[in-house]
Amino acid sequence: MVLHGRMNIFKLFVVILLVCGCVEQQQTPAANVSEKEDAFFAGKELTSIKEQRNNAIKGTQFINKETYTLQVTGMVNRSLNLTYEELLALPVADRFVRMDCVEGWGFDARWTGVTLNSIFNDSGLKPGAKNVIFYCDDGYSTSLELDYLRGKDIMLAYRLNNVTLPSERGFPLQLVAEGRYGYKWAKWVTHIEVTDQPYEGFWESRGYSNIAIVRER
Ligand SMILES: Nc1nc2c(c(=O)[nH]1)N[C@H]1C(S)=C(S)[C@@H](COP(=O)(O)O)O[C@H]1N2
Ligand SMILES: [Mo]
Repeated sequence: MVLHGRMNIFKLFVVILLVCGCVEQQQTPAANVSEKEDAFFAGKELTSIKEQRNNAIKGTQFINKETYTLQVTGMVNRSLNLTYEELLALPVADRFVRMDCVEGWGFDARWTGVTLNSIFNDSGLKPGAKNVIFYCDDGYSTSLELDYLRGKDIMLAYRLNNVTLPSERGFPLQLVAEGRYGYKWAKWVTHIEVTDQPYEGFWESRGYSNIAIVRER
């Protein structure tokens, strides 16, 4: 009887452990415990990920990398549907870039990813294309001028401080919009559309500058 009672408590513990384990796994699909973040890059000190703030209209999105694709559509010669593996196989960009939110906070980080120029090399661009719209898994969107994206060789990052981009930070991809405010740094990007039309994203349609150039500090 006593043993039976203990067995029930033991079973309960096993069930609790399993449930906790499952929940934890669901919340961190992108995390890799063996990855260690860099403290320095290109001779500069990096802000550690836990000290970096983050911001999102609907909280963290959890994207499954097995089923994820990045759609590339609009004024391109060939629409693309790139898997996570295909994105990682493209030429790698690796840079120190500071991110500044319009609210006054920011951080320094190492960003590793794929440039839009690499993607447009594959898709081609139709003459007259002017803007690129970035659509995100949480319904967020923003846009940037094609000349800026191509001229500054802007990237979509899949690594931050040399670890896989964490889910709360936009896994699998965050736009590294150098020199532009944080609200241009689209996270959980699922679709990019090339257009000749102007476009106002989530914050831009609520009064924030569509250019969003970071003021000198
Ligand atoms: N999909 C998506 N991307 C987003 C946002 C968002 O709400 N949803 N917020 C933007 C804003 S306002 C900022 S300041 C940065 C914050 O990025 P971080 O989490 O890398 O610090 O994400 C930007 N990208
Ligand atoms: Mo922001």
